[in-house]
Amino acid sequence: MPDLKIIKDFPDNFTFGVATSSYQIEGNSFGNSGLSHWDHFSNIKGNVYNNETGKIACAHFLNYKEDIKLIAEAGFSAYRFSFSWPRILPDGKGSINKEGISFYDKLIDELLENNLETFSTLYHWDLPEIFISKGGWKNRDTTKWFADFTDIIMRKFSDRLNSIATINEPWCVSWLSHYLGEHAPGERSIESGVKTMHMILVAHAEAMQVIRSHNYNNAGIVLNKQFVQPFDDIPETLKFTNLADEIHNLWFDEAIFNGVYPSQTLDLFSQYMPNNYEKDLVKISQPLDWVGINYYTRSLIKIDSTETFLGYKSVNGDLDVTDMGWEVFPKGLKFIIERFHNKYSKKIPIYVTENGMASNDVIQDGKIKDFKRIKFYSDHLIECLKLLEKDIPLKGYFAWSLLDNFEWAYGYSKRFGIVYVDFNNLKRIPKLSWKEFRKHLK
Ligand code: IFM
Repeated sequence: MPDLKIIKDFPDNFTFGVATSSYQIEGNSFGNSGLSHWDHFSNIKGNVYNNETGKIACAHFLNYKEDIKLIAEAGFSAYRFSFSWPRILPDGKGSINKEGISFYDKLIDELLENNLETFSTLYHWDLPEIFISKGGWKNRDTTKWFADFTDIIMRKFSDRLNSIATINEPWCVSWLSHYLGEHAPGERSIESGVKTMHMILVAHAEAMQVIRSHNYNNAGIVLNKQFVQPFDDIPETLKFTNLADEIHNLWFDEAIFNGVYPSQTLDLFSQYMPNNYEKDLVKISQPLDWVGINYYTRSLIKIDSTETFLGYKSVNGDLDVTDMGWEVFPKGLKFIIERFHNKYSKKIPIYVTENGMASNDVIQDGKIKDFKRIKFYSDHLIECLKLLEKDIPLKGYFAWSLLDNFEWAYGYSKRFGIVYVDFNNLKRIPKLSWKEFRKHLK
């Protein structure tokens, strides 16, 4: 039977937490929130599985106390959540929604009362809908409005935030959403993809400057990394594997930690890059206090001439897959963190800010026996321990996710939670994985 006994081998000061994000759990129809581009996207038939939306989600807006209790009872010491921009600023800028401020006030106070550290994220994908007509993240002005939003968060909440991340997963915000078109705003354009690959880093930089102007010193960014491997040993495949590694991983690492973009991708992107992008790289590479790494799977890179722009596609190998169809490859977590540490900064603290799996969980005799998830966590925690043994400053691990929730284009069909949510009545039922965390964290 898989278990999480491994938790006892971690040092006492290692942070174990769980993560969620605003649009995925809060329920955007509550509390006078404005709309986000995810409301817009999910209202267009066919964009999201079963045409589901985040209007109700897990109604965490109403049930946050119960949810926080579940985090504390399991013995976690930290909670990673995000602020919804349109909940606070329904028009993206200008007048503040008092109910939005009051919700996060209560949420943060409740976390602190339960001795939970507050790991916040400023942008986990709910861009105010109003900005769509202005070009969204393609428009440099959006980065300024994001800075203004950041300033509000800093003024209202920063004294109670243990940690602040600017952007969650810039690759998803840009490439996945503007080139691959899988997420809001659902664009499928090279020009938009490339532009936003840069603009989202400008947004990060603008927010960092505001954060620093408040003398706040525990801020970072959360990068989603994919372990890429060649599908075969054709020399061209190796070239494409490097390109995929750059687009997925090194584009962000190089810009943030070295102030440059990696060459193979820059050559490919150059005609679409915003004018004078070089000037932005100075502020994009300002120092951070920590970096968060989200890790789920690996990709095999295979030549594909039908992919006329990139020349390759990502395919699976022969490993077990999760309900998302993602291969399970724990060793990739160690590889990417170790490489990041050796390549960029030997000192910067690293957190695994997301790691987890979707499975087709069902209730049997009142129980949800998610053994595969327990094994998934355990196997990835083994890799984390190996990093600690090498003195790599890995400071914490956040399981994705506390609750089954709105899994973006997959709607509610993919369950990542350690707590099951019955979407008919929003009842929360802890899965065996939650119980296993409780057994070993307590
Ligand atoms: O649900 C998402 C989360 O919002 C961002 N990281 C990946 C998770 C699983 O797809």
